[in-house]
Amino acid sequence: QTVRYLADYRPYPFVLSATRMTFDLHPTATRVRTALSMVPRDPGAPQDLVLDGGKGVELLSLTIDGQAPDTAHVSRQDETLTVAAAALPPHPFLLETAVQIDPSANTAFEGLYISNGMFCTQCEAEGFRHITFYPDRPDVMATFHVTIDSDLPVLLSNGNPVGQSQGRAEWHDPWPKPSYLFALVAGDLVAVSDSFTTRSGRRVALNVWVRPGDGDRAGFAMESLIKSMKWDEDVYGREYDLDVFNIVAVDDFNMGAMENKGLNIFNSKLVLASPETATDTDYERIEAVIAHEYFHNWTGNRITCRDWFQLCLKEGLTVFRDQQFTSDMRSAAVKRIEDVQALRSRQFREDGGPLAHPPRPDRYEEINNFYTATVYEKGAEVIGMLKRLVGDDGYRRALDLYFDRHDGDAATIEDWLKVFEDATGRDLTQFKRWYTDAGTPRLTMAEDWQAGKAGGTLTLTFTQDTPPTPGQSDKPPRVIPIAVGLIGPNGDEVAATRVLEMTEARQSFAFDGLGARPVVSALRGFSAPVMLSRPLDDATRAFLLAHDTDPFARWEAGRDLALSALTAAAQGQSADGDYIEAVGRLIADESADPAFRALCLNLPGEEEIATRLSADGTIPDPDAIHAAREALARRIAETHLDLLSGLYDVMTVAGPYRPDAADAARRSLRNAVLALLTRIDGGERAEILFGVAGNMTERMAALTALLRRGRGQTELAALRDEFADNRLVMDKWFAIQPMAAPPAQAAQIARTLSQRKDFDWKNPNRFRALLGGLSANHAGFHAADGSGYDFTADWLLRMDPVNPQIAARMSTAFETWTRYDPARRAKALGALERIASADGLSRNTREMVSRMIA
Ligand code: BAL
Ligand code: ZN
Repeated sequence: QTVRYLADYRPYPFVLSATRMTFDLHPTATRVRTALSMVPRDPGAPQDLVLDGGKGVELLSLTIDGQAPDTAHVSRQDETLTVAAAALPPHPFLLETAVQIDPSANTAFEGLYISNGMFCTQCEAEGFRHITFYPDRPDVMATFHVTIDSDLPVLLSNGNPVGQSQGRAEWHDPWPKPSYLFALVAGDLVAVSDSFTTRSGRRVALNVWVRPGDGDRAGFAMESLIKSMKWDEDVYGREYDLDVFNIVAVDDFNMGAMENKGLNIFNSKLVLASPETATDTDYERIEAVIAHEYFHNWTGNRITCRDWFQLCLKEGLTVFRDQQFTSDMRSAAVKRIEDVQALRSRQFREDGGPLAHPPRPDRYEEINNFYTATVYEKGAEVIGMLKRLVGDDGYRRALDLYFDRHDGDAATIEDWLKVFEDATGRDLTQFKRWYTDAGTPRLTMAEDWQAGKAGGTLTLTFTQDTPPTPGQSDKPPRVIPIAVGLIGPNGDEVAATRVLEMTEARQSFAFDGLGARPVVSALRGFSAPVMLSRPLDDATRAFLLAHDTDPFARWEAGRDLALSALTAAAQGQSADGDYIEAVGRLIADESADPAFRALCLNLPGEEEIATRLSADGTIPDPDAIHAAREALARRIAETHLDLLSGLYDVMTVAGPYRPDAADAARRSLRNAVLALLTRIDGGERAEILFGVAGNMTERMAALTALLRRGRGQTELAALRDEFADNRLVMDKWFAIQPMAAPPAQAAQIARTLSQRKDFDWKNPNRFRALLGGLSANHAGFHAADGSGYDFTADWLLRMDPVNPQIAARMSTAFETWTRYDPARRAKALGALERIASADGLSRNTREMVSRMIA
């Protein structure tokens, strides 16, 4: 069976109460002994026992209660091992296996593998089956007792350490967990250590384990962990539940990080940071991902998912929680705008193309293809809407009930919605469509103003519709919370934010008793993940940009102004006067947060402009979009040269580098200004900044600005000379070149870089850096000659047999191919068909490419 369906879910016919494992580690021949305490669910109806197990797992022995069954009762299939019911007793039994695996041959980085001489694991979603034969599904939960035999100095697994001797470590995890949360690490590592005392007074030992030499870059991760532990107690009442919490940084890692119980494993780029090597964005992301993985201890581990269709149950909620955490640690307004930007650029793009799927899909071929922006980020938006609808108190009551009712469970979206219904009395039947239906609703808003003696009435009429997505043509209306405020002609707010609950396809809401016709501030805080369109002239947008009290809506007004100028210019018209003027006022507004001003000053990206054009029914022309954006940036710089120059000087950050929000905000504004000024100063400021900056944030900003102008070769060489041995900085070096290259050269630059000896392409970060760098250059990836498509297809084909997960993920560079002109479409389709027709293509990439071609 290739496609798996939600509707086919059946409980596992055995209850697994305890798992004991012994690892005899060896790079090419690791032996794993596993003992499973099994209880038949229904002893009266004997069932075959089916264990998952990948091709690389070699069975050495199998016994049931110490006896080897008749060989006729044990059969090996491609990815499973079956013990026939006839060989199983009708009472609890112990199933023991011994297997051999070869971690050194594991280039897919799923299961047990070796990274830089260090053994480590990645088991979500289905990696555990590459370690041993097991019911590798999230609803089978057991306590784990793990013994590791190895001469390596540091031997880690989940839970609490219960024995350490020369060449051996034993770990016991008392919290029943599914196999995907299993982890093992063994290597020559050093720790940055600290401790945390929980609110009930339990002392927890904390360690961040890194390779020798990296210890001086792990301090920020530790600070972030401590803040996360405290925040989850304060805000959600969640306390940590083991004696130790370990984090390990690994160089070769398919994901960002992984929440294994008590032993989080992280991509080293999300742990290691120093001012010289990491940017402000890196610091913010490290803080957020450390929090995210820590928060999974309750939302994911203590309460896990019944099956992988429910992935957004833990991911949407945990993203929502990490977004709340970052809002509390930094600026809530800036965080909300950044999240919406990310949602639009990744999730709206996914939702509008051939890969669209609901937050809770009902079918998949390869679950690794569903770790998507829809499951994660839209999953978080859906929770934000729930909170908006039931209010803060209702949300808190529902979450308390969720933890209370489902602790220890493998739960579903139905369970999740039920706690909200029970805690608040609301019927969420219609709301559930957000989980089951794909696509981004399009919302239109029309206004009707009636003046009257007792005050005027403003009526807002909304319509909603959601375009068809693959497999879903019919989209009934959803519940949409629309936060609205009203601003009087003098700029004062005349009606504070009110959340309108739209449930019909078309619905009106009236505001009475108004003195004069107000300006509507709609979808405040981006109260629902929809595309809102409303007839609004640029003067009104500029008014909102000046007066809106809701920071998101204020930013959005500026964004709409910029997009209106850019989409017009990309179609050969010119209309940027209002925007350039408004930008001038913003630059001069010293009362506004520098980070907010930076967000307003960064023009919408080319991808975003293409998405907007496409949503409006226009075929985007990547070269015209690029030219329009460049021209607008240049006109802003020319018009406001003096203001920008002054701001560039004023925003200089004095003193030693600090990664906090306040300093980062100033740097972000200064760097946004630099990007504009470099367009007319010939790169003078950027060259100086690159030379004097002691931190990577400013050096990368300067280098990007120079490369975009076709300069920066000296600086690139300097960076390479200084950081040739630093993988993370070299990843930036590989990424920035195709990303910031003039579009016509981007694919060739990527190809030349791919021929370098230090293009260590089997390292996922390095591969993502180069291919992701190119696809982030919109006009470069979509170059009319097809060079971007060809380069990407060549490398996806090369990566697929080595690491299918990475190849499949990076194939999403093509996910928007259908929206371009016929010549580009033909070239993109040619590249996709070339991938599709490759012999032995992985299930991962085959599924992605066939969905894109369908
Ligand atoms: N569970 C996979 C990594 C993450 O979302 O935390
Ligand atoms: Zn997660």
